[in-house]
Amino acid sequence: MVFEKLRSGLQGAMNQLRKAIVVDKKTIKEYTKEIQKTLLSADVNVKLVFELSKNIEERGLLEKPPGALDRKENLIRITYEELVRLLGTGERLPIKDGEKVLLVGTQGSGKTTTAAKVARYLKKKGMNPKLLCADTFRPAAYDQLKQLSEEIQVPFYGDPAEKDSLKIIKKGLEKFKSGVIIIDSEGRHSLDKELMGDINRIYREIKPEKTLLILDSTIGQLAGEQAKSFKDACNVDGIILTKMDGSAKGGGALSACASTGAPVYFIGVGEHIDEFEEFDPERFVSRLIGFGDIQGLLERAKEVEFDEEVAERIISGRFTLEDLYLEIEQMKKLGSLKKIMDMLPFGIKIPSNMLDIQEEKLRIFRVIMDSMTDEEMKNPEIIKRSRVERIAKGSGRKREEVRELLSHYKRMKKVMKTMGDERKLKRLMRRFGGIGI
Ligand SMILES: Nc1nc2c(ncn2[C@@H]2O[C@H](COP(=O)(O)OP(=O)(O)OP(=O)(O)O)[C@@H](O)[C@H]2O)c(=O)[nH]1
Ligand SMILES: [Mg+2]
Repeated sequence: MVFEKLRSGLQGAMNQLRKAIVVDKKTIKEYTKEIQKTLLSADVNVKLVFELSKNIEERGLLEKPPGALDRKENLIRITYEELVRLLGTGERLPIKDGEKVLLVGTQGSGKTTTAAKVARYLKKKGMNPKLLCADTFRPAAYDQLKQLSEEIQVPFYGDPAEKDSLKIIKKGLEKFKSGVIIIDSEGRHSLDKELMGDINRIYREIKPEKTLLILDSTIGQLAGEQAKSFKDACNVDGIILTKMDGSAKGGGALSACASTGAPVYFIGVGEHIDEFEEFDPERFVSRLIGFGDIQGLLERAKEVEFDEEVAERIISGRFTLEDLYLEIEQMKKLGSLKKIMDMLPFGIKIPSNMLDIQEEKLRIFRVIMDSMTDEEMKNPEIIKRSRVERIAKGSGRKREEVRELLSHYKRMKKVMKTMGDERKLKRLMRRFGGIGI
């Protein structure tokens, strides 16, 4: 499985954290040590790893957990954010019809395969890609790309008899005229001067709108150095990392590329033409941590702050309609109900259906409350028949609905006032038969 080692390392550290009884300095230190170990074994640069773990440690100690998160969950959220930051910005490849895309890279990095993968990707996006073979170095290159272009049914041009790649490119461009033209260039054994000179000559002559560097991710953090030297030779606009499926060093390659400032647009995750993905750091890190886990956590980080003062007033039974509204809204958010429960003495449990007000009813209550005066909101006891009439008219709702809101308020107040005495409460619950609306 892709990135299995990185995934199990990160998840292991997080599971360990979840088991911890307290979240103190020591726990956080141990946790970041585990994260460090995992990233270093994925060949992420030492300096980057230390920066990341220092950020997690500092933020974990200083930051107040947002929304409904506890400190452990917040540490996981921080880790997620720092990992995403390590891996870059997650841009989409900006490409238009009529543009030329030159693929460059060392030999065997996956240029030809990736040329076809990019063509397939663009075709699926409704564009009109064309493939051009400018590799005159390797005899089989022409057949390889031709065959791939037939497989994905994309126009192809090449000339196995011609030895000058520039001539082939010029002829191909004349022939194609429109569409996105993807040019597969030749690779050499190493990053030598000859290759760079050659690439630079092609680059200057054909002036591609996009130059994409194809890098083999199995070289790990060395990908960063390669990216820099190609950037000097031909102004690399973005990177595609290949062979992420078999690479234990993919994390290193990704982070090293991100630190050069060139976006990684795609990753190759297998030999087959459809084993290719847009690279999105957020999605990528979510997948490592566990999609469901992190998405739920991020949602809950956005929840409204739990207002303890309002909760105190509700628990003591001294609350207004305004408080009730705020509270019901908060209760609807996950985590809030649990916090109220925790605040109750002697482990008293409020029947959950008591607070289970439907969205639609809540909306009606809000409309009704909007027609009340400040005085009525603060002191609902003064609302008698004539006021009910006026509020119903003003809000465009039925009198029964106004009364329903008032009786819900009263019942809740009564229950809360008897909270201190569990026996009384139980009796009351039986009488109301569960106080839900
Ligand atoms: N597992 C895996 N193999 C890949 C991936 N991309 C390419 N390959 C394989 O890597 C080998 C080299 O791929 P090519 O596309 O021929 O590489 P190239 O850069 O065009 O090579 P030259 O033209 O010789 O420089 C082939 O066996 C591909 O099947 C990938 O994402 N995953
Ligand atoms: Mg090739």
